[in-house]
Amino acid sequence: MRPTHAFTGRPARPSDLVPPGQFITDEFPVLTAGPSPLVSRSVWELIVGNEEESRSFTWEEFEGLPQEQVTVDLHCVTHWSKLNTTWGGVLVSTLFEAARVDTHETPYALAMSYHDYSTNLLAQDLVRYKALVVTSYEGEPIPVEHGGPARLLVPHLYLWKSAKWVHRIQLSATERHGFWETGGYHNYGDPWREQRYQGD
Ligand SMILES: Nc1nc2c(c(=O)[nH]1)N[C@H]1C(S)=C(S)[C@@H](COP(=O)(O)O)O[C@H]1N2
Ligand SMILES: [Mo]
Repeated sequence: MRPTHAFTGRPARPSDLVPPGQFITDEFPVLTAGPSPLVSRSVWELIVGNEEESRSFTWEEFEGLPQEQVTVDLHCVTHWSKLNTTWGGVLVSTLFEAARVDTHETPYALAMSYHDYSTNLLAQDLVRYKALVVTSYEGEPIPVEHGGPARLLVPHLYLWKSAKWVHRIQLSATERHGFWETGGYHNYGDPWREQRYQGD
């Protein structure tokens, strides 16, 4: 979601390429609360649904779903941005369809990881802004420290919303807050509006 400058026609400057308060890095920092869980593909399972309907996907079932590739910029709330990262996986909208969940009836999503981490999102946002559950990074399996075997990728929000080692996407009619949101971070987390903390 970069500004296109079609209106003024002026060339993009580096400061135009990242949201306010962000700095570009070529590194790929690792930010994890606690140790990385080791989840092998043979036991990995993704559960998507709400209280009434849910579906679980084994690794093989997940691999059998239509796969997409995207190139997106990452924006961490600790001020680093990494541009042009390429990921492959399955659109969350595809998972919602397979699980037969109605995002209007249960609009609040909580992404839960294999360890004690969760983050809240809006189900319809995950569809509209093409969030994915990704299993490859730059054409290779995602390294464990970056969330392998599978992580959520929510390109339009700060990176804490992209839960690593995602295990469950749970929809509900009422909102529940995740790990950082409970700890004072912004409920929505739009980097372009600099929504870092509650009240921003
Ligand atoms: N399961 C889990 N997912 C997580 C985190 C975490 O601690 N646990 N940290 C979040 C934060 S704050 C950021 S910035 C990104 C970091 O992703 P990276 O380590 O691949 O750079 O993961 C997000 N997803
Ligand atoms: Mo972060």
